[in-house]
Amino acid sequence: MAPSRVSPSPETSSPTLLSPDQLNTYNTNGYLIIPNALPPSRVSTLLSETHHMLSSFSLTDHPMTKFSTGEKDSHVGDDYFLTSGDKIRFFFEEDAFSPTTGELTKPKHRAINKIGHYLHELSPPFRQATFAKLNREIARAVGFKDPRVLQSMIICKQPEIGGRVPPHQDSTFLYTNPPSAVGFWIALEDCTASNGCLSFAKGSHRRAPVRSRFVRKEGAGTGFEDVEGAQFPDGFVTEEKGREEAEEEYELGEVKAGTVVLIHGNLLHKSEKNLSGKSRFIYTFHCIEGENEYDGKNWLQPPEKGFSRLFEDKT
Ligand SMILES: O=C(O)CCC(=O)C(=O)O
Repeated sequence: MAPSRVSPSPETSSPTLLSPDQLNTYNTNGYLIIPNALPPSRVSTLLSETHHMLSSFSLTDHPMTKFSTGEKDSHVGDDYFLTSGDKIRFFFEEDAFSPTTGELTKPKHRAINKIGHYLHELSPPFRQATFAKLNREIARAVGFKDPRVLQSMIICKQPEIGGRVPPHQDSTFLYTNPPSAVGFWIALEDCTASNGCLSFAKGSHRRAPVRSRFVRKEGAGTGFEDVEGAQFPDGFVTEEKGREEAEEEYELGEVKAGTVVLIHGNLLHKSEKNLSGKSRFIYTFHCIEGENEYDGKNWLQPPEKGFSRLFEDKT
């Protein structure tokens, strides 16, 4: 079956900064690369802010939580992580510690895997980068009615030790019923095959159901459980499942600093380890549809005032 477009909402007919070709590419491939979306001056401000955060955060009282993606059968789920939804917190690279002594083997600014998850409210430059007109236009163009920003992160992919992100779908981690997550991923440095750029299983958003979701486990910690609700967005035209996930082929997405990549929540994507001498800093935030069900099982729970409305004027 040929893939069809996301059904247009009344808002998609308004003028948008995305061309019809770009929208078609996103709807067909499940991702869209938008080069030069941010001017160099803005990228440089975001990078300076990142370096400032990395050099100034305190190790005193830090639980030294590592960001673990489950590759070694462990997934991050301690209190520091679970309560980070309305804070700016620092998670270490798994390989930043000596396997024998457990001591950090890198200076702290070279040891952090990611910073999260409330930069979009607490850091003025990242807030500006999130609630930018371009992002609102993109959200309208892809059919959001009331997009809510629910998390934001800086992923550092540090030189030599930057962790691999295994193939995944963002709606596994940010599940709504029906699924609605969309990632806005912004390169703050050039991303290449050697420093661990993203790669994408093109079109997989229309053939890969969201089968599992990342939840808070009863008692403590996090884990995965089967999705009982919808596995594709509402009204979404899907392809016959033609291949197993393991057979998916991934296309490299090498991009320059200042590029925005839009990622559909059902799209399988990944990034490899960074063994090179160059870091790969990016900023990403995710939106969900405000009216879709978001339950208390999700690892990330809303702050008291609820998830941030992308369409709210923050200026
Ligand atoms: O930046 C990366 O390496 C992975 C990011 C990613 O997969 C995501 O934000 O969903």
